[in-house]
Amino acid sequence: MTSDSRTRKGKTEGYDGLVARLDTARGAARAAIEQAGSAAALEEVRVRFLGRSGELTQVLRGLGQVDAALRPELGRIANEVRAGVEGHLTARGLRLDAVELSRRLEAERVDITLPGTTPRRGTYHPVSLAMADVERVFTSMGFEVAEGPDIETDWYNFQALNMPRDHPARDMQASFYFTADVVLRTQTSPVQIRYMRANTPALPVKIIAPGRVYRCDDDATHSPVFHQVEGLVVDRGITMGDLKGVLDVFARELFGPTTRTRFRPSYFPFTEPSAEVDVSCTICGGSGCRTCKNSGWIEILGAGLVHPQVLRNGGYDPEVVSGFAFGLGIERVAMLRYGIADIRLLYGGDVRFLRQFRPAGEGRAQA
Ligand code: FA5
Repeated sequence: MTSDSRTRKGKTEGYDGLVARLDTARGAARAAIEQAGSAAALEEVRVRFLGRSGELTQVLRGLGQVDAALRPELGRIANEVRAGVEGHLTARGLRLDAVELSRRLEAERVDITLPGTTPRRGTYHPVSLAMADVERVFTSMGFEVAEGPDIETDWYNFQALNMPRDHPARDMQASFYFTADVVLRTQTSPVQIRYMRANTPALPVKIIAPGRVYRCDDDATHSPVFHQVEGLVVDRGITMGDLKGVLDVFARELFGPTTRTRFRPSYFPFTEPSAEVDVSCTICGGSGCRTCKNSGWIEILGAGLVHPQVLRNGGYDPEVVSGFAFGLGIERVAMLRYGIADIRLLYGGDVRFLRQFRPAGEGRAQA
């Protein structure tokens, strides 16, 4: 055997050998792919055959020793084998994904027929209920709802309402001041001034102004934060009779058709004349009980005819128009309606207390 024929034979055997190895690798890859039971196992198979030192890659490296004339054919076969293995890997991967998906669907199955966790339904706060009732009664009488800021200037909260800085009536409303000129409003009465100034000379003025107010108070019937509803009517020829008529309707609508009202002379710097208004006791009907301290009456609001200077401060001429105003404490209304003895219960945040209250029509329980 010549050295030349040895070389040729070697190359020829190299070709056949490589084809055989490719064939074996193809078969082995196919079997390994079919056996791989997970994505991780499949990846191992890919590395084993197609990785940098994988079996197919090794075969392709041997290509250089093969006769140049045979290389293209061998290359074609090698690429075909490689593409075949890749195709198998992809197909098996998809099947494994599908198996994995159905396994997870089974394992993480949600039984939609099980009863869900019902979110607990809250209830309206008794102050919100009382506020809504009061607003309903007045808006049904044609009152508009107006609003003003909680943080007020001293001028709107006091001075424009006839309470200059040194006025003794300020002592009745212990106040939270930010500065000498800025205060947490102690009453909803400043909305009277704001509304009149924004709307003058329009007539009639017929508003209620509900809102939060603040005073340095804290006992069984006084809270540092509480709510009032202001009422203001301004027009030509408004009298005390109009005030009485409106408040009579209001009291009967809110506390029941047999409710009576009583006006007692009083004093507010911004009304003249002024009155405290009582309603016949909602608990005993007027015969006397603990709630009304045996008087048969319960005070619910302050009221009066708007002072001429207040009308002027609001931009209206007291020679031409007159008006009435009132201010109602909402916590007081809620306590009367629901028989709540201590105002602090309203702000304790105790859900056992709060969940007793339902709006009218939803079965209201007594506190
Ligand atoms: C006033 O605030 C006047 N602005 C009412 C007014 C308006 C009179 C318009 C005339 C014309 P008074 O300080 O009395 O008035 O408060 C009115 C109501 O607020 C009281 O009847 C009471 O029900 C309620 N109130 C007062 N202070 C507190 C408090 N600290 N906690 C809960 N309610 C209170």
